[in-house]
Amino acid sequence: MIRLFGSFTSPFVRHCRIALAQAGLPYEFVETNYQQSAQGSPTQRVPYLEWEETKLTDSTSILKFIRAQQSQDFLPSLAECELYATANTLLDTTINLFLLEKDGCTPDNTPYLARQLARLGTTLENLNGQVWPTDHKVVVTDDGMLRLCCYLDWVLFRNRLDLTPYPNLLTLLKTAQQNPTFTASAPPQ
Ligand SMILES: N[C@@H](CCC(=O)N[C@@H](CS)C(=O)NCC(=O)O)C(=O)O
Repeated sequence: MIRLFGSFTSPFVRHCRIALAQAGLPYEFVETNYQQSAQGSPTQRVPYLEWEETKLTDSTSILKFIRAQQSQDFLPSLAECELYATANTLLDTTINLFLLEKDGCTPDNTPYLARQLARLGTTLENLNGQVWPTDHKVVVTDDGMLRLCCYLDWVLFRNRLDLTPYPNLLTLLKTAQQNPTFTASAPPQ
C-alpha cells in the first residue's frame, strides 16, 4: 500500500492528493507534523511517500511516480514545466516569508525578504497577464496550472496576500473550483 505523509493544509501535499485521486490509486494518508517529518524524511519536509522499497522525499518526484502509474508523462511540454517551476517559486517564496515572519523577520526589517516580496508581485503580475483556459478539466490535467491553483487557494486559506490585483488568476482558481476532485482536496476550514 502506498503511504503518503503530510498535512491537509500543505499545498504541495494537496497536489499529490489530487494526483492520487485522479489516478484512482488506493493509499494511506499519514498525518505528519514538523517533529515527525524531521524524523521521517532527510529533507524534514512534507510530503514524502513510501511504497515497497521506494521512498520519495519531494512532491515533484512523488507526482512523477503517480503520473507514471497512469502511464502519463510528467510535465511533457515546456510551457507546463515552466509554469510548474514558476508556481514552485511562488510557493517557496511565500512559505519562506510566512515561516520567517513567525521568527520576527519581515520585509520591513530584512532586505532579502523585501526582494522576496517583490518577486511575488512581479511573478503574479506576469501570470495575471496570461490567458487561461475556462474548462476545469483542462486546468486540472495540467500539472503547471494545478500547482498554481493549489498555491492560489493556499494563499487565500492562510490569508497571505491580497489577490484582488490579479483578477485573471482568481478566475483561474474559480475554474479549478468547478472540479470536484480539486474541491474535495481543499484544506479544512
Ligand atoms: N520542494 C518541496 C517543498 C515541500 C515543503 O516546503 N513543505 C512544507 C510544508 S507546506 C514543509 O514541510 N516545511 C517544513 C519546513 O520548512 O521545515 C516539495 O515540493 O515537496
